[in-house]
Amino acid sequence: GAEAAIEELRQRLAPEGNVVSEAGRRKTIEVFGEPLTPVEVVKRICAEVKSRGLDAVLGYSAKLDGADLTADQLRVPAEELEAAHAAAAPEFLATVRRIRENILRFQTAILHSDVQIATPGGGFLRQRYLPLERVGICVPGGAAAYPSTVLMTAVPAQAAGVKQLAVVAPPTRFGSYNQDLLATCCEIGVDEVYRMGGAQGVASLAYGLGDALRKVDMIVGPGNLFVALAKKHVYGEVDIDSIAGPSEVIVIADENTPAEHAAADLIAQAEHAPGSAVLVTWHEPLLAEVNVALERQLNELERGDLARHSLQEFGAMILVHDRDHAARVADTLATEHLHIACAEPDELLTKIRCAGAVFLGPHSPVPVGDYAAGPSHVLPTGSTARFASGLSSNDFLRSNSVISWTAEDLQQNAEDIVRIAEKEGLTAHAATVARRLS
Ligand code: HSO
Ligand code: ZN
Repeated sequence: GAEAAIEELRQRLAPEGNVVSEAGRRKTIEVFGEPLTPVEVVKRICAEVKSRGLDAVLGYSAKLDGADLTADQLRVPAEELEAAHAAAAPEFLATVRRIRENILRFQTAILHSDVQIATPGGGFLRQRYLPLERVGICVPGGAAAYPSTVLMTAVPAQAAGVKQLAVVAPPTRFGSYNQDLLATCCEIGVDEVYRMGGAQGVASLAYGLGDALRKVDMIVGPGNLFVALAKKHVYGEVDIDSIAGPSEVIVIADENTPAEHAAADLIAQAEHAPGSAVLVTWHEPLLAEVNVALERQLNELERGDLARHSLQEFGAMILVHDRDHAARVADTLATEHLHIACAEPDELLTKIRCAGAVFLGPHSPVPVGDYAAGPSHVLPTGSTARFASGLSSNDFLRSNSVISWTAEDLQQNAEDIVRIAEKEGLTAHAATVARRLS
C-alpha cells in the first residue's frame, strides 16, 4: 500500500512537461501542420537550424514566439545592456553584487585543484583541471523573469575560469527584453545576450550561426520541455548540464516546526506553477495545523490561486511512522529540494542520500538557496537526484591526466606492460616499451 502510493506520487512529481514523464513525451502538437511529438518537433527545429542557420532561427522566433526580428536584432546591443544597467535601481545592483560574491566564494572554494602523486621510480602522475572556453546559458522567459538564473549559472562558470559566456533568452518581456535580466548580465560582465528561446536557441548555441554566433562547448540552464529535449538532442555535439523539469520540494517537519512556516514553504514551492510540494511528518497533529495555515495564507497571497492549483495537482502530505521512515520516503522521491525543517536536522540528514540540494533547520528555507546562499539553484528534478547532481563550478572544468615516468619507473613496470600487450595481441605496443629497456 504505502510503497505503491509513494510510487504513484513519484510519477505525479514528474508531471506533463517534464522529459522524464511518459505523458509529456507522448502528447502531440501541431506546429508543422501535422501532429508530432515534442521529440519530433525538436529534431526538426535542430536540423533546420543546423542547415539553414540564422534564417531558420528568425523564422521560429516569428512562428513560435511571435517576435519579428531582423538578423541584426538577434544579439542585444552593448548600448542596450548598458542602458538597462544605468537605469537599474542602485539597490538592485548592490543586491546582484552581494549575491554574486556569495556564489563566487562558495563556487571557488569547491573547485577541484590539480592533484599530483609521485611514482616509486621518481616520476609523477598528475590530474590537471582546465576551464571550458565557451559556455551557453539558457535563461527561461515564459511565466516570469529570472535574473537569479543568470547568477546561478554564469557565476559558477566564472568561478571555474570560463571566459566566454553567451546567454540566450526568449524574445519576450520576461526574457531578453526584461530590463532586470539585462542589467544583471551587464553587472556581472556577460556581454553576449541573444534574443532566442526554445529549441532554436539551444540549437544555435550547439551548432553556431556563422558570424552571428560562435558555437559553444557546453549548454547549461533550465527551460521548458522544448529546451530540455533540445539539450538532450545536441548532447555529444556539446556537453550539457542535467535535464531540468518542474521544481519540487519535500519538507520534513516535526513537533518543533511551526505550521505557519511549513505552509509558507509549501506555497513558496507551489507558486512556481507547476511546482510540487510534499510535506512529510511523523507528528500527526501537524497535518491539520498546516492545512489551516495553507488555507489562510493562500487567500492572502498574490499568487495564491496559482499555488493552490499546483498544490492540488502536485502536492501531498505524508504521515510517516518515524524518522527512518521519513528518510526512506525522501530517498525514494529523490526531489530537487529537501528541507529538513526539524529542530535537530543533522542526524536525519545522515540517513538520506538522494536530493538535489538539502536545506537544514528553521533558518534555511528554499528561497535562501534559490537566491542568495552560494550553491547553484540549477538542480536535478524528477527523481534524477538518484544519479545527477546540481550545477557547480566543477561542471565547467575538464581534466587531463598527465603521465611522466622516469627510466626507472619504466624499467620496473616493463614486464607487466609487455605481458598484457602480448595477451591483447598488440605486439607493437610491447615492442616500443621493450626497445627502451637497458
Ligand atoms: N526554485 C527554482 C529556482 C528559482 N526560484 C528561481 C526562484 N527563482 C529551481 O531551483
Ligand atoms: Zn524557487
